Formats: sequence, structure tokens, C-alpha cells
Amino acid sequence: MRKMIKDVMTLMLPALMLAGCTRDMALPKRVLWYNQPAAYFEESLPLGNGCIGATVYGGVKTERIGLNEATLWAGGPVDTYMNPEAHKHLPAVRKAIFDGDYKKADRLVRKIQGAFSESYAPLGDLYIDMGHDSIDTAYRRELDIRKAVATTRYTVGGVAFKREVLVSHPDRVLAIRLTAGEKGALSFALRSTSQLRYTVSAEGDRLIMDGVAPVHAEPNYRGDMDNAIVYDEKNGMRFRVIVQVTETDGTVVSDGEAVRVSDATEAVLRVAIATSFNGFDKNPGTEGKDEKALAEGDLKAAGHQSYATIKKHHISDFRALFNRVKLDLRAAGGQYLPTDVRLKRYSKGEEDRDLEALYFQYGRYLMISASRPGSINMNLQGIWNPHLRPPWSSNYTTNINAEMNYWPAEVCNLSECHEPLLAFIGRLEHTGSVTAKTFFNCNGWTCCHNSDLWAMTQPVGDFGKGHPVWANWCLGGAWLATHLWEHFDFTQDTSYLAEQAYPLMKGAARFCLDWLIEDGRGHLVTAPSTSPENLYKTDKSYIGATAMGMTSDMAMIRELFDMTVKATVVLDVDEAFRSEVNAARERLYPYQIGSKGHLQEWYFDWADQDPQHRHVSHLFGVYPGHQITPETTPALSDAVKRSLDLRGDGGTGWSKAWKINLWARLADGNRAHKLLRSHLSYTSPDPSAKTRSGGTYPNLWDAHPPFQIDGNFGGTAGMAEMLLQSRNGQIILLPALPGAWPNGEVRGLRARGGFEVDLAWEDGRLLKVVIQSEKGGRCELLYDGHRIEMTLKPGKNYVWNGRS
Ligand code: FUC
Repeated sequence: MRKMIKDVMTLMLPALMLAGCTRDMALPKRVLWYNQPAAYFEESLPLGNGCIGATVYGGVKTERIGLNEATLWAGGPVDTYMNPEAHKHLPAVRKAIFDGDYKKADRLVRKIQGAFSESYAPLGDLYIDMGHDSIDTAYRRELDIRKAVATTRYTVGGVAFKREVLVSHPDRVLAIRLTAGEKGALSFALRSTSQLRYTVSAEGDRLIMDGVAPVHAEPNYRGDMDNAIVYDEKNGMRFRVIVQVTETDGTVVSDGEAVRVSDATEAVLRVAIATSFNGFDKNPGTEGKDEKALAEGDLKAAGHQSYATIKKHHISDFRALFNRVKLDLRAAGGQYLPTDVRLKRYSKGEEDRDLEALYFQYGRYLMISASRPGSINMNLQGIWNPHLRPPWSSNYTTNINAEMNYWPAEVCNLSECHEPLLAFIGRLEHTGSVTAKTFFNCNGWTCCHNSDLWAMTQPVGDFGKGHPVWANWCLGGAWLATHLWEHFDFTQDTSYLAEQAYPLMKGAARFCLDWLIEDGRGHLVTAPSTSPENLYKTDKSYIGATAMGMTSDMAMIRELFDMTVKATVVLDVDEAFRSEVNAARERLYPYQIGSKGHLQEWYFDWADQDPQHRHVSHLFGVYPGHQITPETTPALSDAVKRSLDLRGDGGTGWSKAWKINLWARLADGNRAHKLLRSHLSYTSPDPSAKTRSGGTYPNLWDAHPPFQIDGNFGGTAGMAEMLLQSRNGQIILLPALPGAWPNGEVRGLRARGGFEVDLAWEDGRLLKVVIQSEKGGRCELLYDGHRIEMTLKPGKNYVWNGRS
């Protein structure tokens, strides 16, 4: 077998200048397209600029465009002192745990709960009544994810109609251009509605919708109940939408609730949307921003430019992010089929590598559309939500979902799109330090199972009504804080580390130090502790949630401690704190291999109530953590494989996505690919189809089911992880290349240490690597058992041709 590098060697590669080598990319066409309008939300085509979200249905008689704004949430600032005495119940809970009375612990721990999170609100819908009843045969709607433009085309009576929709980040508006292929053939009426409290007025060329979100919306899983939606117009979040008709040769009239355009050949609609959100700690009613002035300002600013200019700015802004990464799996043909048809064929076992590449890039597309610096971090549905009581409140669920949303950010070269999550962590520290004190009697800060726009951090459950298996988990702060280090590790931005990341990491680590207690056998553990959202079965057959030292708690704390120590070394600060963290890290309850050869999820070798549970939090140390690898900890790595086999390959969308990442880290590309195939199995958007396991909707959104966007991001991250991994100065090339991808090329992936990597492979073997680093630095390239050490000069490309 030909080896890429004959011996383990250390060499300084010559500084080859290959100007433009990684930048001039002919990107393959990346389009989602359909032969019919969307009948369901999960068939609509999403657009966004980080703030405004739009879902385009492409209707013929009526076009529907779902509208969202990322800051439009129910509720207001959280009362952080809602349960100030909660921590007083800890000693009794701990005693029950150490006495082995887990039933009592499960009961008592409910006293350490607070209120549920608030919900992300649906803003409304913009309707364009076209009045077209029957179309000629040709119909096509598409989303070009390289340009972030959705287009609908059809003909009626021989006249071609076209609508283009985009949401511009630089110009802060949603813009729609409607055209007819015959002069004066375009007539339509504009109207809008909302499920929230709203009024609509139409004046001249403008349609204006004003409204207010509820001050409280109960989580949907609580079912029908009194006061599930509560309005208080003085204190709720206000919003304003202005739709203005411009650039038209038609006649524009308004009649109170609708604006009508007639006898036009073209028309442009500009839509500005603003809310009164003024920060997580300001009442959006009494202390809110002037949403009317904000919307007017955005419209005015965009009004100085033609649609053509807005579109040009939009595409170049979008491309600057999207074009950084290219993935070509060397397969064509599939793109000549509509996306829903392709997905169905693929689900039946057909090969479609180009669909897989499209799916990979779609995750990047969704992130650029929903998460920009300065915007709010993406929720369970990104920024796209049509429900008044959305699934799980469309909130932040920190035991996997909120984090998974950002897994591809760094490796897929969208580092700045990570910023909203990193900024959110800064807000969590404010509320989380009160939560740490009042619920856990600890210093530092933490965030429990859920959060929301208001940066709530307390355990949920409505003061005792929540099951501890989810409500009482309190390691969200530790997990989230690992993102701060990851951002540094990829960017090597030391001023960010010093000013923003490290203080927050230190606070999260402080909480963990204070939260750990002795287990009576010489180790430090968490107690009470749960393993997200699985139940154990003790040797006395008690099925419960609460105990001590769950593997996931230990893994998250270990990871945060490792990163915090590294940060103190990089910054050369806090020696005493470093020693304290190191000392605690050494005493953490270690991983245990259970009787089935698996990695124990529980402190004891207990059984799982649901052996195929969707959560795999005990495997955190493999991914997203860096504690277990096949090379450095082979026995643990084998135990993880056993655990994954016992768990099975089923699960929700995000669960399958997580397993793709885990198998990639375990260097099993074929198993990762098997999961990718299952992750990409067609899921009907029709709720009566009652699909239970995870998959992908016709618009390529992840199906939990229902729609939950985390699986998209987890899937994209997993594909990147199959091609490139990095840790501790090592860059691992094609670590989990599946047999299904024999030939291909990926450009622009990022590696920890500030590197950017292009790879090409042929017949399953590495062909060429191009690596560059803005700042320069040392790294080791690993490929198929071989190692190459190199020192890069800033800004230079280094090339190794695998054939030479
Ligand atoms: C956790 C998961 C569920 C769902 C919800 C939003 O509770 O266990 O599957 O993803 O978050």
C-alpha cells in the first residue's frame, strides 16, 4: 500500500507561495428547488439576515411569506431571585443520595426549581394575493444558497411571472421583486396577519402592521391550560412591520387594510421590521426601544438604493462568508431532480453524494442567515417559527441543542457567526451568578436546562412540577463556556481570550469547583446529579433521575477545567487559581468501564431505563470534548463504541447528528456515513404521518420531529469532522473518510491553532493538502498513521502533494 509519508518525520516545509490557491473556487451550483408551492412550513424556503427571518411558500393564487424577528419573544426580564431559599434544600437532597434513598432525592430535588422559560413568538405573515387561479404547466421555486435568494417562476395564460425574495444583512430589509413578462400584466394586493395582538393599516404605498407579543407563553408540552398565553400591552414586546411598494410602473392604491398594485410590469416591496427589545434586562414595554422609528430608519436607509443595488450588496455580503468553504464529493446528476424527489430517492437507498454536499452547505447557509454578529443566538428553530406555542418554546435547551446549533461555526469557517452565542454567554453570567448563589450556594455562575431571550438560568419546572431528569440539570454553564475556548482555539485571538472569554470561563469553572463535593471514596463528584434526560435503574430496581457523579457532569467539568487551565497558561495569569483547578481536576471521579464493556453513564454500573435513549451525554468526552480518542485512550474509546452499539443508531434528528460526530471522532467513517444517510431520510411534513424518528424535511430542515434546527448544524459539523479534525496542535487529515466518498475535495475548513486547510483525495487516499495560517505557527499533520511536523510562516500557503 502506498504510504503518503514513509517515516515519522519532522520537517520544515518550504514556504511555497501559491497565491489564490485556496481562494479562487468554482463553487458547484447549490440550489434547493421544487415543482410545486409549499403546502407546509417544512417545505417553505428560509431566508434571513440574523434578525429578520422569512419563509417563502411560493404560492400561485397567494404568496405567503412567514415573518419573524429574532428578538420578538414573549415575556420580559427574569426575576433572578424567584426562589432565594432553594439552596437550603441541598443538604437534605445530598443526604438522601449518600444514604442511597434515591426516591427521596428525586422528590426533594424538586424544591430546587424555578419558572419555565419564555417562548419565541411568531411575528406574522405577509400575503401577496396574485389572483392566479390556474397556471400553465411550468412552475419552479428555488433557493440558491450561494446567493441567498429565493425565486418563484410560473406562467399564467402565456405570461411569465417571477418573484425574487431576499433578506439583506447590509441593508437590513426584506426585499421582494415581482415581475411579469408582459407589460401591465402584474396586479396584486398586499395584506398581513399575525397570531399576536396586532393592527394593520394601509396608507398610500405602505402597509403597516403594529403588534405586541404576550408577556407570557406557556411551553407547548404543558398542554391546554388556563392562561397559557397572557397579554399585558404595557409590558409586552412591541413590533412594527412596514411594507412599502417601490419601483413600480403600476397604479398603487390602499384601502384601509390592503395595498393594491395594478397594471404593473414590475414592483419592488421593501419590508422593514423592528421590535422594542432593548436588552435582556430591560422591560420591552416600559423601557423598550422605539420600534416605529427603528423600522422607519431601516426603510429610509434602504430607500436610497435601487433593488438592483440592494441585491448586489446582499449577494456580495453573503458570498463573503459562504464561499469560504467548498465541498465537492464528485457526483453529479442529482441536481436535475427536484430536491424533495432527490431526498425521497436517497432515502430509498440511491446514492446522491451531491445531495450530501448540498446538505453540508445548507447548514452553513442556515447559520449565515440566522446568526450574525450583534444578533441573538439561534434558538431551537433558528429564527423561523410559525407557532404561538412553539415546540419546547423554541427556546435554548442547553443539554445539547443550544450548543449543537454552533458546532459547525468554527470548523466550517464561520467564526464570526459564533459571536451571538458567545455574547449570550456574557449575558448568562449576570443572571447565572444569582442562580449559582440562590439555587446552589456556589460562587461563579451557571445556567441550567433552559434559557431564553431574557438570559434566564435557573432550573425550570414551575417550582416543583418538572421532572428532575430534565429540570434539575445544572451544567449548562460549563458546557457553554467550552465554546469560549473553542473560539479562541480556532482564532488564536488572545485579546478576545483575555477580555471576553477567560473571565467567563473562570466564573463557570468557579461554579464547578464550588459545586463539587467528596464522594466519600476519595473523588470529587456532583450531587445532586442527573444525566440529560435518561433514567437509571438501580440494582434495587428503582428507576430514577437523581444521584451523584454522572459521567456527563464529570466530563463537562473536566473539559472546562482543561480549557481554563490552558487559558491561564496562554494569558500567563491566575497561578493560584490554575493550581486549584488542576488539583480538583485530578480528583474528579474517573471514567468507568461497565460490565457490558461500555462506558458507564452512571456512577455505579446501573442499567438504563431506556437503553436506546436519544441523549448520549456520557460520551461528551469524545465529542464535543477532547478527552477520549482512539489513539490516546484506546480502552475508553472501545468502551464508547460499545456504548454507541448498545444505544443503537436511531433517535431524534439531533441524536443522529451527534452520533455522526462521535463515530467520526472514533475514526469510523462508514458508521458515520450510515448515520448520515439515516439522518437524511425523508420525513413527511404532514403531521398526520406521525413520524417518530429523526430525519429531514423536504426543505432540508432537520426533523426531530418536529422541525428543530440543531440537527442541521450537527449534521454539517459531523461531515466536517469526517474530513478534518484538530486537537492540541495536531491536524488529522481525512480521519473518517467513508467508502461512499472515494474521491473529493474540500476547501477552507478551519483547524484549531488558527489554520485553514484544503484537502483533495482520490480512490480513498489523500492526494493533496494545502494549509495556511494567518498568524503562523507549529502544527503536526496526521494521516493514516503518519506524522509530519511543520512550522508555518504567517499568511503563506504550504502544499504537500500526496503523489510525490
Ligand atoms: C431536550 C431533548 C428533546 C428536545 C428538547 C428541545 O429536552 O431531550 O429531545 O430536543 O430538548
